[in-house]
Amino acid sequence: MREVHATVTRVTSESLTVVSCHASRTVYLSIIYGAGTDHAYSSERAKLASSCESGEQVMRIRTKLAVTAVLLTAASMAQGVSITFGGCAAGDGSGLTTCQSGATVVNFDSTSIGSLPTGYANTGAGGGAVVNGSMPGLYAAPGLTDTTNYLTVPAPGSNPVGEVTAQIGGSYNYFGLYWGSIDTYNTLSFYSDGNLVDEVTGSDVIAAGAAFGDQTAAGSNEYINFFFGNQTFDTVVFDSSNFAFESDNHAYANVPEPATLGLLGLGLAGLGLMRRRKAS
Ligand SMILES: [Ca+2]
Ligand SMILES: [Ca+2]
Repeated sequence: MREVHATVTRVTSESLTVVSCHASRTVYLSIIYGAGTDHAYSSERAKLASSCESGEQVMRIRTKLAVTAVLLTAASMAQGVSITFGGCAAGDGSGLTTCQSGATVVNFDSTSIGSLPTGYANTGAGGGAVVNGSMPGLYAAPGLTDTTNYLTVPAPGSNPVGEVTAQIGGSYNYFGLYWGSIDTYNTLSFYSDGNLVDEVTGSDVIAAGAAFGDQTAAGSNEYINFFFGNQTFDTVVFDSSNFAFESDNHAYANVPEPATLGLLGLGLAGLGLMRRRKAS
């Protein structure tokens, strides 16, 4: 049986989405640039996965404009965050955790219910809290299958707006989390020395391929990886303007750029080559 991996990388600052997958030694790449409906992203992802399975060679560029836009954004991409989906099975009953070896993982399991772990603080309105299980209308365990403690923002029984700030010490270029029932109104912000590095909303993640707000669908309860390349952050802020932003197995690390970024570079090099040939 052929092994197929599909990855969606989104460079948020320029709305560039790269859908890629590889089967055996063949790499498939599809680039979507600019505004796209959730349906467009998911249908592109599905088409690519099916192409991988059938062994068809794929290099799709959505529009002519996309080629120019991709070339123009090549320089700024190094500064953007790239988002990939996928984690590794956690052995503790939580579900998914990071695949990055050597990462510092905060699993909330030794934190008392209603409290926050070391390095995490309530910084706005209803704050947040470590919980276990589910409470209708307030919080739902990621995938409804995470049996361990996890973080929810806002804290139950409080103002339905909350914020938690995490500073676990050190600077990192990778963050991962098992994000449960991803909602459009959840926001992750990354800071370095008090300056905003990047902000990613639930809408961004949904646009990059996740499903919306479902408490059990795999597509809506995913391990999500944020890669910042040469940029680092020292603070992560979790905001939610309603119930709730649930997450577990926060992972912090310094890692090399993921393979998908190298793949993106290859695609860009290919486009540049095509362009030069046409011009000559
Ligand atoms: Ca946990
Ligand atoms: Ca949620």
